[in-house]
Amino acid sequence: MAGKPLIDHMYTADPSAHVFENRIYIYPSHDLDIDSIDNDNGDQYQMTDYHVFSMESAEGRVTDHGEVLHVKDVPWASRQMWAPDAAYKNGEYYLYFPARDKENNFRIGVARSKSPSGPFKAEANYIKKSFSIDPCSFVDDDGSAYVYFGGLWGGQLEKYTTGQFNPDGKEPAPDAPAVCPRIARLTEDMLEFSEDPRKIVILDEKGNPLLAGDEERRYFEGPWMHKYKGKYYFSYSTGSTHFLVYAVGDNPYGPFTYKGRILPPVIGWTTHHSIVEFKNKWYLFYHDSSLSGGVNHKRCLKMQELKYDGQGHIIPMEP
Ligand code: FUB
Repeated sequence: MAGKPLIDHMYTADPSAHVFENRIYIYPSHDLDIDSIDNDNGDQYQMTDYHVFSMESAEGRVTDHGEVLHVKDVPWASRQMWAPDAAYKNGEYYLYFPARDKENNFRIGVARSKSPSGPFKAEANYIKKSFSIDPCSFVDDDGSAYVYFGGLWGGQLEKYTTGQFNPDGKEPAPDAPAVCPRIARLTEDMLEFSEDPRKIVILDEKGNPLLAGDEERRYFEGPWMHKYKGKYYFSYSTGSTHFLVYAVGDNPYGPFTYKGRILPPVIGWTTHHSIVEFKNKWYLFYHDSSLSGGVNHKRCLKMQELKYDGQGHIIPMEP
């Protein structure tokens, strides 16, 4: 499995993997096979729909469940259906996804299904007070559910440092604290935030917030949350330096203390992942651009086993 694209009949990226009904379900972005010029605003990522995939075993065949949601069926969205995630609660499945609204700002929407393989029906409006990209939904053992989100540059996160949208918002100076990803607890029905989004602070080994200039460790995009032996592992992409890294905390809100790297840069600019336990083994799902020979917006999914050492550190991996 390691090294081979999981799916090669279409381009896919940003895999969010979960175990539902005894199978691994993967909720990725669907990269379009189009020509496009790269820029830092991410205009090359013009995705319009989502497919869901599943696997009965970690080495098994990948089933494509087909298109489960299209931007034309999302009343509030205009374009760019980026990295989604899914959650299960109260007998229903929820797909959380970012897209640009009619004013061209990224928002996060939710769509529902009775089945993990969809199709999903979108709510009429985006989640109130949502902004930016890359939702990661997390349902804790006590049933409380959260969405982590945020991404710099094309994802607009640095434009919300004051809490309001500022079209001229920039990343802070290198010696100032880095831009924080956000978390919001979800309402019992999973359809809205039950609180204003809160900032997530990532600390260095001395207990100081990571600085904006610390590009090899500071948050950029692609958050993921998993729990291992009672600790909360918040992992993410460092974007401009292309690492997958993680930080550990004692509760879903953090703060989280930076611990180390999971994966070095892959082929292609972006790196985005998820981590899931299946049949007593842990797996890293990620993407690279190998299937297209390195085209940034034509990516493919990969997976490989992830291991911890005796202290709970993730053992760094090679793609
Ligand atoms: O797929 C579009 C964007 O690229 C995602 O939202 C980011 O995480 C990056 O993978």
